[in-house]
Amino acid sequence: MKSIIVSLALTTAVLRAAAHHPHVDEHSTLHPDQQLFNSKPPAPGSETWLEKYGPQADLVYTGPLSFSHLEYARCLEDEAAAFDIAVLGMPFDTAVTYRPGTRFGPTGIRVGSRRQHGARAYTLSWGMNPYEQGTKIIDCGDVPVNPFDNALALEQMEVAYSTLLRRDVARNGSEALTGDMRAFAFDKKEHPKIVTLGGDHTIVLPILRALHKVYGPISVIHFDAHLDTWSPGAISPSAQARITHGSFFFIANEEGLVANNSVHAGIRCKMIGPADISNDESVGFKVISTDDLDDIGIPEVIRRIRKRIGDSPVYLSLDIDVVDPGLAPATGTPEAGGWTTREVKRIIRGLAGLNFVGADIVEVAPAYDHADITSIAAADLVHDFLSMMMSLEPPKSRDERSPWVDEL
Ligand SMILES: [Mn+2]
Repeated sequence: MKSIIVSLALTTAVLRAAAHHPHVDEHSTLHPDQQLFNSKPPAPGSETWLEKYGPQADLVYTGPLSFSHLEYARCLEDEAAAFDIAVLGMPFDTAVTYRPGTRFGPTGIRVGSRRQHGARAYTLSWGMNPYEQGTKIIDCGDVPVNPFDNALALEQMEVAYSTLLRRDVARNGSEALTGDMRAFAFDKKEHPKIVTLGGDHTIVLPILRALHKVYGPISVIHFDAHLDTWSPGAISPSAQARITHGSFFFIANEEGLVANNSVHAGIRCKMIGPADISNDESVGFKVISTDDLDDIGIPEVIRRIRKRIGDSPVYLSLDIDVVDPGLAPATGTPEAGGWTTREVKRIIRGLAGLNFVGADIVEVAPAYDHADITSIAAADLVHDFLSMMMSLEPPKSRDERSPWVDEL
C-alpha cells in the first residue's frame, strides 16, 4: 500500500512538472502519450479533479503558446535561461513592398507547431528525434521591436541576437553542435544557435550584423522566390528607405557581411531583366531556379549547394514564398508555380552536416492563411532545421536503412 501511495505521489509530481514545463519530461515514467493527452486512468473514490485525474495538464492544443511546447523563457532579460539552440521571434513587418502582416508570423508559426511535441518528434525521414540528442532547445520568446521606427527596430533586433549569441551554451550539446564550429568564431568558443521566426525578410540584416561580430563574413543558403539583392540605387528617398525586405542582401554585401559563395534556391520572380542577375552575382550569389529542380533533380540541387558552400560557416534563410502559394498562401509576395513543401524538405535533408551558424524562416503572414496551412508548413520546416542541425550528415533514404522486402 505504501509503495502505491509513493508511486501515486511521484506520478502526481511528474505530471505537475509536466504541466508547468510542457516540454517532454525526460525523467517521466509515463508513456509519452500520457504526457501529451493526460490519459492517466482516474483514481477511484476521489471527487476533486486533482485527486481523480491529477494536475490540470496542458494538452497539445491548449495552454500557453511556445514553439513545439518547448520550455519558454524571456531570454533577453533572463540571463539564467540555458540553451544550445534558441527559437526566437522577430515580429517586424514594416519594410515590405506589398502585403504587410508578418508581425504575426512568430505567433502563427507557434500555433502551427502545436501538434509537435518533443515526446513525439521522431520522423521516418530523419530516423531520429531532434529533441533527444542531448541538446537543450528552448523558446526564447519574441524581440519586442518598435513598430514605429525602423532604424530603432533594426538596432533592437541586432542587440537581441547578439545578446543570445554571446551566451554560454548549455554545455550539453551533441557532437554535431560542438564539432568544428569553434574554429570559425573569433573567440574560438562555441556559440548557441538561434532559429529565428520572422518577421519580414529584412530581419536577416541585423542577424547578419550580429553574426559578423562573432564569425566574420559568412555564406548564405537562401530559399526564396525572389533574389532579395535588389539594388536600392537612386530611387530611395532616404538612407533608411534603402533597407527593405527586397534589398537587405545588397546592403549586407555593402557592409561586407556575406561571403561571395552564397546561393539562392527556388528563384522564379519576375525581374527587370538580365541585369538583375549580374547585380545578384556581384552581391555574391548564384541562382538555382525553381525550374532547375525539374531539369536536374533534387540530388543535383543538393550537390550544387553543398559544393558551392563547402566548409564555410553558413547561414540558412528560408522565405516561405519559396513554397508554392497553393501550399503556403499566407505570405507577403506570393509567386505562382513554386516548389512543394515536400521538395523543400528533401533539399533541407540533403544539407545536414554543413557548418550552420543559424537559421530562420520568414515572411509568414497568418492573416492570409487558410486553416493554418502556411503556419503548419513553416513549423514543420523548423522541425527539419533542428534535425538538420543535430545531424552530422544527411540521413540515408528510408529504403537504404530498412530495405523493402517482397513477401514470397
Ligand atoms: Mn525574401
